[in-house]
Amino acid sequence: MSYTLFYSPGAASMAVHWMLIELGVDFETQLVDIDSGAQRTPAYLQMNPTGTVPTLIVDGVPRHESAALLMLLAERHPAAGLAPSPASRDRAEWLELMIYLANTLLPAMRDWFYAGIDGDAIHADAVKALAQRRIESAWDRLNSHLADGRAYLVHGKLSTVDLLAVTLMRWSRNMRRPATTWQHLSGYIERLRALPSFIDVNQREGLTDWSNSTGRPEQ
Ligand SMILES: N[C@@H](CCC(=O)N[C@@H](CS)C(=O)NCC(=O)O)C(=O)O
Repeated sequence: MSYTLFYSPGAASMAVHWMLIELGVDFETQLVDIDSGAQRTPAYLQMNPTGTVPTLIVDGVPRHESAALLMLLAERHPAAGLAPSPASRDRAEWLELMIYLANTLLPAMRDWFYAGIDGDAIHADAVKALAQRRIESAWDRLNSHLADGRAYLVHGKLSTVDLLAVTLMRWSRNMRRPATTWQHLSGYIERLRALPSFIDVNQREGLTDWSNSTGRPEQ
């Protein structure tokens, strides 16, 4: 199995990069400079017509959509246990949360960060205000999910849901209410940030601004 990940530091590609490291499989990476528009070159658009990262070349074929890529990798590497098996009673909860993150939180994040680019700049503030509500309501939902004391979002075991959720929680670090300010998310984030694979992906992507290094979780 061969993998090449086209990524930008801290972007949606980070969840896939993190998973490849967590799986311990061989893979290559290609940096996409999204600030200079490298995702809109004809060569890149041929691989990924949405002009976004991530793109993961899987055995020579370009594949897209961060949540789908995580689910695909979980299927291709079942021994890693990053998704409950189809027969498992935790499968429904895992599917529910993956789709919730992909359907609800990711689009709200896109609106928050790209309101004035994807839409009319004059309406950007209204779009961002709604996006912010949706993002905060997602933190409410995930926070309640962890209220029973579980260590991870699906039945207390690390899964693709955590990799995607924490990648998205990181994006809230400069928002009015970062995810770290929710009661149960705070300890959860600190636990996930302590994973060697998370520390590794941050180092590989050159990210230093959302780690546990100060002893207290940063916001
Ligand atoms: N639904 C896509 C969203 C991908 C996405 O919006 N990626 C952003 C970075 S987080 C991007 O490539 N932005 C550059 C652009 O839109 O020009 C996924 O989850 O893979």
